[in-house]
Order: sequence, then C-alpha cells, then structure tokens
Amino acid sequence: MSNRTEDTDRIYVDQRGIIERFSFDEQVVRVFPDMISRSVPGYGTVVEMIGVMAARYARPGSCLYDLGCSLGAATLAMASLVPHRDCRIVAVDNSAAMIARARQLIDEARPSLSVNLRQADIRDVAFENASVAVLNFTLQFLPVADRDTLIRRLASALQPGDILLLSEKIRFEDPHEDDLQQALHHAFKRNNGYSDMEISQKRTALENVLIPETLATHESRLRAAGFSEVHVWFRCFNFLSLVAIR
Ligand code: GEK
Repeated sequence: MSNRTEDTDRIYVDQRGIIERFSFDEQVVRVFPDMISRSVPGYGTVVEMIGVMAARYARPGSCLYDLGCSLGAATLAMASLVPHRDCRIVAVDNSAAMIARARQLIDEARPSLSVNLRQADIRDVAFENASVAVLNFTLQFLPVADRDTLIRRLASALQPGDILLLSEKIRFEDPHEDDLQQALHHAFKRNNGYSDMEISQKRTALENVLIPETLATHESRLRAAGFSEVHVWFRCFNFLSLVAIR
C-alpha cells in the first residue's frame, strides 16, 4: 500500500451525489503516477519493456511516437534505452494539464534523445518517418468508430519490421470470464488501498469514456491494417500489451 501523501489518489474517496464523466484534468494530473500504478496491474513492467522493445526496434534517425503520453513515462523509458542518439520522440496528449506537467518532468529528466511534446488529438497527428509507435492504454479512450482509421494510418506510416506497442484494458466475450477478470482487477485495486466505494465511483466515471474491446477485435483490426504479426507479450487479468510487427 502506498503512503497517504498529497500525491495519493483520493479523488473518489468521498461519496458523491453526481459522478461526472472522467477527464484528465489538473486534479487527475496531480495524482496520476499513483493512480495509474495502483489501478493498472503491471504498469511499471509494461513501461519498462516499452523501453526495452523500442531499443530493439527503433531505426537510426527515425521518430518514435508516444501517443496519449500522459506524463511521459513511456517517452522517458524509450529515451533512456534507445541507443540511436539521432532518433527523436514525438509525445502527444490532448490534455493541457498533462502536457504542462509532462513538460516539467521531461525537462527535469534531461533525456538523451530529443523529445517533441505536443498538445494535440492523436487522431490529427501526421506520422512521419516512424519506426516505433506506442499506444500505452490510450486507444481505449477513443470512440470505437475512430480506432480502425488510426491503426490503419499507423500501419501505413511504419515500414516492414517496425512496431506498434498497444496496451489496453480488455473485455472478454464469455460473460463468466469477463466477470471473473473484472473481480480480480478489483481485488488488485483493493489490495492497493482503494475502497469498494472508490472502485465503484471510478467505474461509473469511466463508463462510456474507457471502452474496452476483446483481444480478438484488437488482433483482427491490427491484421486488417497490415501488421504481419501480433503477439501478446504481457497480460494480467483484463489488461494486456501487444506488440504488432508491420
Ligand atoms: C503512460 N501512455 O503513462 N488524443 C490525445 N491524447 C488522448 C486522447 C486523444 N484523442 N484521448 C485520451 N488521451 C500513458 C498512459 S493514460 C491511461 C495513458 C489511463 C490521453 C489522455 O489525456 C491521457 O493522458 C492518456 O490518453 C491515457 O504510459 O489513464 O488509463
């Protein structure tokens, strides 16, 4: 359990009459590292391995895209492990509060690769000279109708042998397994100090904001877009991470 510091996520501790749609505002940004590590099983491992995989697949002189970068955790993992100093990272998030805080953290970290931080919607970004694209728990926040287009645009920006790293919360076709995996995820959150009320209020706030799809849907979208291989390299309960090779 983490200490009760001012950076601890207590957003849903008190019972609320009305629960507003979840948004990545200043209140969330302030507690984000604590929130995501207590809510997403394996988050630290996933971020670290994004660095490891980017180091293996990044082509010299190319761009690495961190899409929905939040505070730049994946950006910093890639910057510290990718050996080609002429690679550039483009890190994009549409939350002004996230980008402002990410800028401070990235300045403080003084990464050895150049980082271009942009406040933009990832649906509007033109991908140029890409060899690695990261969607680390971001695609799940796009309207389902917009997901095929983004994945197709990424596939056509990447060259054969390049990679897309896609991490998502997923749902399961079988209702029994879906209930079970959700219950296990909630047990993980309770073990990290969230109360049943916090878990349930956050869940309500995320309804129709975070829309999970099945692994089969992700796999078929990636293949239809032109990725030749799709591998699950990490999974814990209803969270997984895929590497898709162009
Ligand atoms: C990490 N990748 O720490 N355009 C740009 N950004 C968006 C969009 C969009 N359309 N929709 C949502 N976001 C990070 C964690 S968090 C995951 C990613 C989570 C951004 C949103 O503002 C938020 O910062 C991020 O996607 C999702 O490795 O909180 O579960």
